[in-house]
Amino acid sequence: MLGEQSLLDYILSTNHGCRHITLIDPGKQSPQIATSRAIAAIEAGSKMIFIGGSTDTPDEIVHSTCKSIQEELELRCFAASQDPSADESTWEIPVVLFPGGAHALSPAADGITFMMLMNSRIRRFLIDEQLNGAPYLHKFSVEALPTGYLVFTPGGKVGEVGEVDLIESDQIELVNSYARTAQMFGFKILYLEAGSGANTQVNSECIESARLVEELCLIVGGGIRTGQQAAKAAKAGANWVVTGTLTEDADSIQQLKERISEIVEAI
Ligand code: 1GP
Repeated sequence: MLGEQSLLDYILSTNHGCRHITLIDPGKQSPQIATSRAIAAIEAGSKMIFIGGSTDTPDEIVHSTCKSIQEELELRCFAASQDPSADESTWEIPVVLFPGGAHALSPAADGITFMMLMNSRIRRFLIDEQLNGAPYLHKFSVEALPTGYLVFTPGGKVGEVGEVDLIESDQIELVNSYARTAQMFGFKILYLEAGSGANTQVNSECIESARLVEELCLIVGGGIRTGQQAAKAAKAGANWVVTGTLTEDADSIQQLKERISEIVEAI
């Protein structure tokens, strides 16, 4: 949930330096566990929650997860509003769908990364999924965030499913052309993805090359597990760093908080 500010303004705002997004895959835990993880992530300094991941998660699960997190955020916000020593804005954190296609949507989300998988070889991820999803999003007033999505080596599952021409770490000029194209299409956000659980993150030169297109907000994710890796992405020009796996494989809420705090402090 967000306060008065529009979601896009919140995301594009550059007053805060680089911020952190926690990605939660609703197919990998119950809505209750997803909610406790989201709350712990926010306590550790995450400034946005992405809901997405697995391609086969039923809509009901995605919806219950978004709803459960939103309800808890509302409660926390209300409690903070009653406590003079607390700050309500701590809990004004957007819950955003990060979908693999025109499924797994929920009207309980604040918005959605409405993406073109720019380096896919197939029509389905360039325009067809979007054609199916747009009427639904319009009907339920879920804010669409115009996003170009680029997948780099190794690419992982999204690289395979998306039938992507993976971008290699030395294709610096190509990244710049994609970024310029994204900006000319009117996209506000460019997401640079190495694939969930990747053993290498998107390299700094590629991020820097996209950063030359100053108008774009850069989200960088895939394979980031340490403060040092996150700092590298931030230094190269990322506005947001996303992590998913490090939340999923944390042994406890305490460990999850420590891992996210390390990243938030580093960026
Ligand atoms: C995947 O970029 C995200 O879309 C997060 O990747 O799971 O490797 O953190 P990780």
